[in-house]
Amino acid sequence: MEQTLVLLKPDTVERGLCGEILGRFERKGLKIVRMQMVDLTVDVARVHYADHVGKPFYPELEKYITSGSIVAIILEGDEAISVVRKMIGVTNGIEAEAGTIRGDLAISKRQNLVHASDSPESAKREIKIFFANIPKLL
Ligand code: FUP
Repeated sequence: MEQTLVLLKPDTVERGLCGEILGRFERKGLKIVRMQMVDLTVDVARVHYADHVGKPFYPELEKYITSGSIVAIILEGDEAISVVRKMIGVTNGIEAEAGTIRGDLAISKRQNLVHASDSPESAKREIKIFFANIPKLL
């Protein structure tokens, strides 16, 4: 069994798509282990997106991810990390394949509804940010 961190980003909450997206994960057979709604601070956004801080698109990404509430979720299942990455599709909703969450529901590179860990190392690091260190970081 593997665990992965998923974030339902502000556009998911704003557009009322939490149920649609969570439903897809549940129907796939992934188990919701933990879940909470949070308002990211700029500091936590910088920790979560540490690899992207300094890139040209980062300021807009930070503005977006801190623009409204998000839902942080730990999903568990066999090979959950790669299964969830396949289900969300490539970063840009315009290019994402039909049948994926971004391919079906997003038409933007930035406002692409979901984040999901891309490796076991990222999953471990990101789960800690949202479900262990939250009182310290928020
Ligand atoms: P992903 O793993 O598909 O969520 O995408 P990345 O980790 O490469 O990027 C993280 C987030 O930065 C994306 F979800 C959207 C945003 N981004 C941009 O806004 N512009 C870019 O050119 C690349 C990424």
